[in-house]
Amino acid sequence: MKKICVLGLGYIGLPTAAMFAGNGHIVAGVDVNEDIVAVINNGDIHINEPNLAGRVKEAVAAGKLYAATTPETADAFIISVPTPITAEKRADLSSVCKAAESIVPHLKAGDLVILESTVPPRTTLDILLPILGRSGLCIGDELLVAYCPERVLPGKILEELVNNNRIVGGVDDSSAVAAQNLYASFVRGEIFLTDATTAEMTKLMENTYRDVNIALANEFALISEKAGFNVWDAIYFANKHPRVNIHQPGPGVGGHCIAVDPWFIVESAKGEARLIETARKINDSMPSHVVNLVRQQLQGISDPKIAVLGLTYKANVDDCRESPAVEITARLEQLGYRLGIYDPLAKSKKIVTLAEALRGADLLLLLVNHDDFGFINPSRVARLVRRRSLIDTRRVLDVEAWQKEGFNVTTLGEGIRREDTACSLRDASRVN
Ligand code: SAJ
Repeated sequence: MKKICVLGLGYIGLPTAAMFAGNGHIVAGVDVNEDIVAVINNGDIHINEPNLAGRVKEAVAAGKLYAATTPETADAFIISVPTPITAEKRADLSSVCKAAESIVPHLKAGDLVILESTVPPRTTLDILLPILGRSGLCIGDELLVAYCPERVLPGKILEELVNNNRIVGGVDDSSAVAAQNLYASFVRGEIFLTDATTAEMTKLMENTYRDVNIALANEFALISEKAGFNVWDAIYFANKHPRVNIHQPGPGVGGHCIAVDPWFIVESAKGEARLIETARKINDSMPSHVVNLVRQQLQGISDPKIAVLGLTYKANVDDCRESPAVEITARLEQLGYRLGIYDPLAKSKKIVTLAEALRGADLLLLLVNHDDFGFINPSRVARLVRRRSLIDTRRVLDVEAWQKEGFNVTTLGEGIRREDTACSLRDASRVN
């Protein structure tokens, strides 16, 4: 059993703390936010993540997990604080530095310090080590240090914490092995060992791969609207190739990871990271494209109202941080459109009920592919709206069912209108 101090009790730190506390360790969770500390000490949680509430409640009740605003002596320290991006598209490492500085007075020989926050390459060596060195301990001999990125998907965090493979980058071999042994308390995936800078880049490359792939899908979507084909069907068929896996287009890339991390590579190698920077710009341009689609649809209509379906950054989560839907709705409001925003999960003062959002609307704009939206009944919607017009940016709605109720349906990236084709490509694929 070890005493572990987890710094930063957010989407990654809190689940990580709960996992260690549930697997034989005592965990002191640290957060600068007093409200969060109070909530956790009460056995509650401040974020929404499946199965997390029960685990935190149990660990706090068993005395295995408690929270405080300042760190204390421990055998291992895990830093999982946010690393947002500045206006100049550079990593803001101030929280990492503050967290590292706060543990220096508590470090003793034999301790292990792990950085989990996503950071530009060389942060562990060039920024973390000099701060930890102020403890007077000899790095490697007396103080073990590793970089171990989190790789879990919001919405599946607890499951992925256990089952995903992990990459541990030690500043030397003994640091890597010590971190591996610690994570082995609950990780069932493989734990791979490497150096700290390679581990930092591995994390950034994973999210950059996804961002570039989504940018490719978005570029195909923009091309489809000019060239006259259906991008969703084309991607579906292309992915039938054994070595192709094109991601899905959409109204933009949100969240605080995929839309941010590629910039950390650009910052480190501006001249070389050309594809990565272009992909970021393509994905960042998608909200404007959606706004233009809306403007085209509403031309000539007086005082139009838009019923917006979905505000979160992606499907089936409640998180609105860096959400393209938030950006799109803000821009539509600036343009003077009246909005009724409905989201079954998001917690925002802007959200109204589905009926309120729909009543008198001239256009339905679907921005998030929440499972719940598949259950919306087109005939009930038809009775509430003023005009039967719909833009689906995620291709989740059953177009035929909506068309049957008289809706004019536009799908992002559908350069070919369904009613123009004798049978859709999807139907053709079923026949084959
Ligand atoms: N999106 C698309 N098309 C797609 C897939 C996603 O437009 O085909 C959009 C989503 O709607 C969303 C954004 O991309 O707006 C990001 O969503 P996501 O599900 O791709 O990623 P995150 O940010 O929720 O989590 C990612 C994950 N990284 C990878 O899958 C490589 C997760 O494993 C990481 O741990 C997490 O970033 C992180 O914390 O870095």
